[in-house]
This record gives sequence, structure tokens and C-alpha cells, in this order.
Amino acid sequence: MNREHWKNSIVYQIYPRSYKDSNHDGIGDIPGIIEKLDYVKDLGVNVIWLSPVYASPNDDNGYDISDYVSINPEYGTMDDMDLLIQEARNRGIKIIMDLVINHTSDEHKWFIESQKIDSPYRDYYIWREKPNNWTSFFSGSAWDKIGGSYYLHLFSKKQPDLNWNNPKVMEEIQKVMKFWLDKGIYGFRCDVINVIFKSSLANGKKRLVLTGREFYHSQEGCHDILRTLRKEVLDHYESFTVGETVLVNTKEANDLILPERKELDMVFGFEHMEVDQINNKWFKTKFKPNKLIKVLTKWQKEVYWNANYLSNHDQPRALSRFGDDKVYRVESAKMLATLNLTLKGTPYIYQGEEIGMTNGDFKSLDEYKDIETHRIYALATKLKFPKWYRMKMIRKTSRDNARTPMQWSPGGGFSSKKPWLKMNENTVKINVLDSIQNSDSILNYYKELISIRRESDILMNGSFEPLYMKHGLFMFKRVHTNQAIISISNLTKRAKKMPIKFSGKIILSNYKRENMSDQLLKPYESILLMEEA
Ligand code: TEU
Ligand code: CA
Repeated sequence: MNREHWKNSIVYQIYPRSYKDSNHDGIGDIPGIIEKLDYVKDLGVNVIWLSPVYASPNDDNGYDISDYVSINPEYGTMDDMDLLIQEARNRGIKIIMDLVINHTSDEHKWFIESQKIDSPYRDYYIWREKPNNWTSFFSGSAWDKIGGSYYLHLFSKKQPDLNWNNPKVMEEIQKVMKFWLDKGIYGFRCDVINVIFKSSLANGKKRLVLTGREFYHSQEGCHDILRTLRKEVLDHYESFTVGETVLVNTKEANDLILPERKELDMVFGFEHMEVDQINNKWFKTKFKPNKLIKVLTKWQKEVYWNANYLSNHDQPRALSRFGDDKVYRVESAKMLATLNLTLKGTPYIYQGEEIGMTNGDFKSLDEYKDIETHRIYALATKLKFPKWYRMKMIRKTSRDNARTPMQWSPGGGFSSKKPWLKMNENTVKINVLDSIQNSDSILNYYKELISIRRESDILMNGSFEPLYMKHGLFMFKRVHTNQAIISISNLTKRAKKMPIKFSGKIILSNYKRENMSDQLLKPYESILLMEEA
């Protein structure tokens, strides 16, 4: 079987809670996604990554799973899920699901059983008499107490970590994976996969964030687990995996994805998500395009195959962050799209990115729903940060920025009821309905770009050759069997003189440029050029 059948994939991420509500409860659901499959097909993508729809008490919006083989009733039934898979398949779209196996919900039956000291499930989790000094991703101790013992949770206390030293856990998860693959799922996005194996529970070196990480970050034991999952399960299906790998460098990324390692197929790196921060994501600095360009170039050059993304459900909107969501909203959204879809690797588009949705417009703390946002706000209060600063932190960085309901029409179009999370008021002008009608819309640009990419061997398989990476300009070449496409982007709001003279046929331009004789690049201009042979 050709292991690299996924290389021509373009993935669209759907965050079910915020996509489309079909039954008027203000919560997006699976029948809602089915209603919108023609829209997704029309966009031109061929894979959907579906964020968790499993049974869950929703402490972390589904990333706390209480049953891996049933569907959260808020989202529908297993029949709905089967229908979604079928209806997607009918449209030539495959579905990958989230595989969240670092932790379960504390309401999972394994964890409930595990609270009894002599239960066979005790060792499914990590129990100790005393906590160590590790801190959680959501701040505070990574340990909580039940019945006199402490259990480890790298995320919220309702997300206890599984014990991957226990072979039973391996068996159970393999069953889960087979269950979904047998239903026709095309693979998994593996949540925080490089932290699942804890090689020791000793106290860690004291750090500002994630004390203890040296004992669970990209450990050899994790590679062993991934090889086993691949050999025992994944290799028996036409499937692919993308790992979500926090804190990895390019070497660690390759160690997870090089074909001979037989582990994952690609990973989401985070280095480019760190270019506008000091120390950690809550302390944002002014965005410097050159930094982003530098990191992207490094990953392009060094990593075997990239999972390219600028946005997802955990990050503020790329448009509000790396582009200009006001004056040059349309131009910069198209430029970022061009960048993301012409790099080498598999591109991921996050719902709403294709119409240029912006960060949320929350006005007060209680409008935010995300657990992490509230935990960080509370910590900042404890540390006596002034209120205006706390609000600024979450306004810039909260994950809810990307989780606001999909803007289908000027009136919202997500639900007939009050949505679970505030819809951005700019739906009046930023929405799917208007985007479809306007031939110059971001949406129509995406469609064109996606179809260009899907028909181009050069963009799918060509090599990456950097040409110019200074002054906020990013120019690179993709080369395949003596043919080349040049991708030119101005990541700044200033007009710039073109540093290299190019000729060739323009195949896409976000300013309707007709030729290359004008040597001035407009604000956020991007151009795709077919080099003359
Ligand atoms: O995210 C893991 C992760 O490290 C971060 O991106 C996370 O969003 C957090 O902000 C760290 O500061 C994955 C999921 O994508 C996320 O939604 C979950 O909350 C998390 O794992 C736990 O399952
Ligand atoms: Ca609903």
C-alpha cells in the first residue's frame, strides 16, 4: 500500500460546537455539519479534521472524553456520525478524528473504577501518595487528590492522564482506534501526542511554565508507543496521522515522522506560533513578519513533510494576528492563504479562515467560556496583574477567539437560538452568504487557490527553494520536474519594491495584477507565478 496517499490532501478543520446548529439549542452538531457538506465540498478540500464529538462532560470542549466509542448527545447520535462519514464519502471527502489519548475525562468509567485502590483499573492512571512539583498546561499543580491519593493531570483536573506504562491502556486504545477506522475514518489528529509517556515522576527543574516537562516531553517510550500503534493498527488501514506536538524542534519533529521511523505521518509544530510572544503565549509582543518567515523557512528546509497551519481552535485567528483584520482584511487574508497553501506539506484550513473571520469581540470576562482562559485570568488576578492587563491578555490570546460560531449570514445563521459562545458582531459584513455572492471575496480566492493546488504536481510534490526572506517579504520557489511556481508575499502593510525581477505567467494575485512590470508590491500583496520553462 502506498503509505503516502495523503500527500495530496487539503484538510479543513471543523470545530463541531461552533459550526452549525441544526436543532435550535445554540450548540453546533453533527446534522449541522451534514447540512454544510456541500459548502465544504465546494471549497475544494478533500479531508475534514473533526474536533472531538465523543461523549464528554465538556470541561475542555470534548478534549475530555468520557467514552471513546459513543457520541456526545449534544452533537447527535452514532447514526448521525455514520451518516456524516457516508455523506462525506459521497462527496469525495474523508474524515479524520481527534485521538485524545494523553488523558480521559474524570467521568470516564475507567477513571471512576480507578479510584478504588484494588480495582483492575487502578493502574490505568497515575496515582501517587504525594504529588511532585509538576505544573499543568492550564497553570497550577498537575496533581489533585481523591480519597487520600493524588492523580496526575497535565491539563485540567477533569482530564486525568492515562498510564502508558500499563499494557492494558495500549490494548484499550488500539480497540478504540480500530472501532473508528472500521467505520471508515481516514486517520487521526493525535492530541498532545509527544507528552503521553512519562519516564519518571521525579521533581522537575523549576520553570515558569510546565515544570516537569523534561520527564514527559518526546521520551523514547513515546516513540515505542507510536511504532506499536502504527504496526498493530494504522498500517492495516488506508489512513494517516498528524500529531499535535507541543514544544518540538525540527529534529524532534523528524524523529516522529521520517518514513523509516514508522511512527506518525506529519506533525503540527508550534515554533511559528511563538514568534509574537515572550516566554509564553500570554505575553504577546508586536508581530515581526521576518520572524515568522524565518521559522517557516527553517521548518520547510529541515522537516521531511510539514503539516502547515496558521490557525486552529487553540490559537487566536491568524488574520488578526499576522495580518490586518481592519484596513487590509481582505488582502492580508488572501496573502496568508497563499502562503499556507503554497508551502510544501499538507495545508490545514480552520473553519472561518476561508471567509476571513477575525478574533472574537468579547466585552467582559463572563462572555469567555474556555477553561484555560478562566484559569489564566484567575492566576493573573492572584499575581495582582491590573484588570486592564488581564483583559488585554485574554483578548489577544484566548482560545475563544477562534471558537466563535461560524458566520453563515449577515444575521449569523449559526443557530436560531442564542449561541453557546458569543457570535462576532461583524457577521453583518463577514459571512458565507455575502462571500459566495462576491466574486472578489476571500472565499472565492480560497476556492481558486485550492483548485490550483490540487491540480498542481509542483505545489503538491515540488521541492521548496527559498528566494528572498527579508523586510517582511517572503519569496520561494517550488520545483518539480523542471517546472517551477514562485510564491511571492508581502507580509507588511507597506508597499515594497520587488528585490528580484521575475517574469512568468501570473496564475493568482490578490490584487488582480496583470503583469510583473510594476515593480512595487502593494500592502499584503501576494502573487503566484508560473516560471516560463
Ligand atoms: O492542545 C494542547 C496544547 O498544548 C495547547 O495548544 C493548548 O491549547 C493550551 O493552550 C496550552 O497552553 C490540545 C488541544 O488542541 C486543546 O484544545 C486541548 O485543550 C488540549 O490538547 C488538551 O487535550
Ligand atoms: Ca444543536
